[in-house]
Amino acid sequence: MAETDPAVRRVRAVCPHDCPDTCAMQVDVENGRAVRLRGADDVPFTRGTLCSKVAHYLERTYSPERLRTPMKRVGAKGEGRFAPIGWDEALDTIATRFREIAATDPRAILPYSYAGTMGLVQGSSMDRRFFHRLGASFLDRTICAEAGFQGYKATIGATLGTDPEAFPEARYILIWGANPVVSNLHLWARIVEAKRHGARVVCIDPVRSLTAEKSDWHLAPLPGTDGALALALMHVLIRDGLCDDDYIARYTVGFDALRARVADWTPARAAAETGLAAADIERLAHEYGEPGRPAVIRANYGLNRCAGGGSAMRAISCLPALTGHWRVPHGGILLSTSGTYGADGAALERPELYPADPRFPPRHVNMSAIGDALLEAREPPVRAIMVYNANPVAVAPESARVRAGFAREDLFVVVHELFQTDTADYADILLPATSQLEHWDIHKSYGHLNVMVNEPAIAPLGEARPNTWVFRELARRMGFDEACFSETDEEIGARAFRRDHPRSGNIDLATLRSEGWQRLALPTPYAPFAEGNFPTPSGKCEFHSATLAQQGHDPLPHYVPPREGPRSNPALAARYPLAFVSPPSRHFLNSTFANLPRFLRAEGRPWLDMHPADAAARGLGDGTRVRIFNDRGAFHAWLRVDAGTPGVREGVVSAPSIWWQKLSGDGCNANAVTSQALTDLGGGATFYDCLVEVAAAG
Ligand SMILES: Nc1nc2c(c(=O)[nH]1)N[C@H]1C(S)=C(S)[C@@H](COP(=O)(O)OP(=O)(O)OC[C@H]3O[C@@H](n4cnc5c(=O)[nH]c(N)nc54)[C@H](O)[C@@H]3O)O[C@H]1N2
Ligand SMILES: Nc1nc2c(c(=O)[nH]1)N[C@H]1C(S)=C(S)[C@@H](COP(=O)(O)OP(=O)(O)OC[C@H]3O[C@@H](n4cnc5c(=O)[nH]c(N)nc54)[C@H](O)[C@@H]3O)O[C@H]1N2
Ligand code: SF4
Ligand SMILES: [Mo]
Repeated sequence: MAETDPAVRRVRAVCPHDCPDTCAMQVDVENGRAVRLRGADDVPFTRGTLCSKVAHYLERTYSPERLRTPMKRVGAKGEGRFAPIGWDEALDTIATRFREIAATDPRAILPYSYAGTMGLVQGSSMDRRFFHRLGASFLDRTICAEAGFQGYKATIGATLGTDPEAFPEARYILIWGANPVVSNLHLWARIVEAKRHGARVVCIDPVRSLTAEKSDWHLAPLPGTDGALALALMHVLIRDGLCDDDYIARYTVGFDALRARVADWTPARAAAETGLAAADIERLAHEYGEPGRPAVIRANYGLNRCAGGGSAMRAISCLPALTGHWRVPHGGILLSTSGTYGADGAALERPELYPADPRFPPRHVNMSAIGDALLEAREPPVRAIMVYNANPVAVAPESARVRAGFAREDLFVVVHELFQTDTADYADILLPATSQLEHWDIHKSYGHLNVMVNEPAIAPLGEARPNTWVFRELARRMGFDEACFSETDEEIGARAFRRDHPRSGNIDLATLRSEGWQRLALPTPYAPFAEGNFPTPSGKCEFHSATLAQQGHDPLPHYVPPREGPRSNPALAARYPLAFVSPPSRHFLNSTFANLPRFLRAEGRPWLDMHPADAAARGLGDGTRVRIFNDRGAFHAWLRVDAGTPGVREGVVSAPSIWWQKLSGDGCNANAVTSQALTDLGGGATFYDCLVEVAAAG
């Protein structure tokens, strides 16, 4: 037994991945080797279980494929051939090139990172300080959630929402653009609990996801049409007197304007946009607005990856104020809990280090269009890119452009990684990174309300080093001598939360270490907007947003159709009639785990789910190898056509993602066809706003 064997040490850890659950893990270490890893059983949100990916995290940690030493490129760019060098040579080479480029214009250097680890220290501290001090281009990190965030914030004020711990009490749960069975397992466990107590669970998804399959009612709209559905729901709620007039009067602004706006959004009009039946829209509105049964919405990012993703989230987030569902903890809407925390971004990232050089006003580069940025940015062109916590060649839209950008001979590419990813193949200098078991970190969550500490369980493998170490060493070589560049990881972590913040003032490292976790200073469960107090400029839920008006947007909820919808873009649909989505596979986490044998075996092959009617129209059968294509590119997959329970609605095809391109069979993945066009709010990526045609592979 681990607990009693003195040779075994038990270490508290946290799952670092981009997943709302942020699970607490416990690692048993024997003679310096991690021998067992599982969910910490004393932390309530995780309740002792990890998902089937991270339950095997030791296979990732000890994979023979781990990068173990710094390397330099010896082959052609992109070929992926490297020779080992020492850390000194690697860091000196980088510092020399960065100094050279910065002498002309530091904005020609671009960091590229996302959520390889969500830790506050390894995810966004020393790296940001380094690039701020350098005066590098700013990366706008929009690839996942920014559209939804902006839409939600316009209505609610911040990313605060229903406490996930309250879901078991809910009796009506609307899962909208989310697939919690796959991407938010521990919330799903609470939804199952609610179901056991009689809750009705409804899922809105063009795909028959694992969640849709387990729900009581599945509505499958066309991708990118959720905004139209939300406006029609409001139309019916108002028309049929299903609103909470007292809540509206006390805690909202702009109701009269909203009522006028949705007056012509009849269910029939929304049916024409969404491809749903008008009667189903009526019924959904009546179920959602049923008096005396507060509903909760789990809205998530599946619905924000289309041209109108921001507006859609904005409209949806109006619903619980209209009905007053916010009055109880188990009512309202949950997009993300991230705004509940008082994380101290300024202390972590030190934006004031950015040099005030009038020659170089700040330049922003949007990560969702990295291909275009690498190929087209002027004043200045990007001359160096440093990638860490991310795999853009696999995950960024329009692969052909992304690859062409990374393949530029005159672009200096540094990649810090655990594995030789599609992106790593393009590195000039490739650096080995530590896994979560090898470094220190502190974590908030976007799917619960706790804070946790990750203690290193084992020494770094080979010469792997944490992100903070790399940027500390680079700062030293660049001559950056501000005190913040010599802070230890724990010193950084101790500053992660604002002590003066009403909800995170209680967070304290000593308690975290002894207890393993701390909940924010909130009751359990809590009802954030039972009595208004919205963090908007007006303090109310803003049906009418003066902020949006100031920014030049429509101040009222409205519908922005998909750029590439089969109904909204008939000219393009004539050539490419199928709406293509590529949501997460349950066996991969973005492109993470998609190189490890266990998960490749479990996923089997790149799949494309198609409705039997669409397959028949093309003479395609289940199991056929097909080519999915549009003007941007093409990739191959194996067709899945289920005649009994179709995996997708008619007119939609879905490719579970994200495959490594070099492991997918044809060197391409779903992003061969996706677009770099951006969302209406937030400059987000539009992965699921994409028309294609499908044919048998030649
Ligand atoms: N196993 C696993 N878990 C993950 C991830 C992973 O890759 N694998 N990724 C993590 C990350 S980074 C994120 S952002 C989250 C993503 O997880 P979610 O926020 O749940 O988002 P998606 O899985 O992209 O989409 C959810 C569902 O929305 C559907 N959908 C697609 N387009 C539309 C639309 O226009 N309208 C509506 N209503 N639905 C639509 C998709 O078919 C999908 O079933 O999951 C995290 N968790
Ligand atoms: N077609 C399509 N494309 C998509 C999506 C989709 O649904 N469909 N989803 C989009 C979404 S929601 C997101 S969030 C993005 C995700 O895009 P990314 O954030 O790029 O996610 P990953 O592919 O998981 O790549 C993270 C990489 O970071 C590395 N890493 C992990 N820990 C560390 C560390 O401590 N240090 C360093 N240096 N590296 C580390 C991992 O090994 C991994 O290769 O993809 C987007 N792309
Ligand atoms: S990926 Fe999500 S569900 Fe899996 S262990 Fe990590 S936080 Fe938990
Ligand atoms: Mo994401």
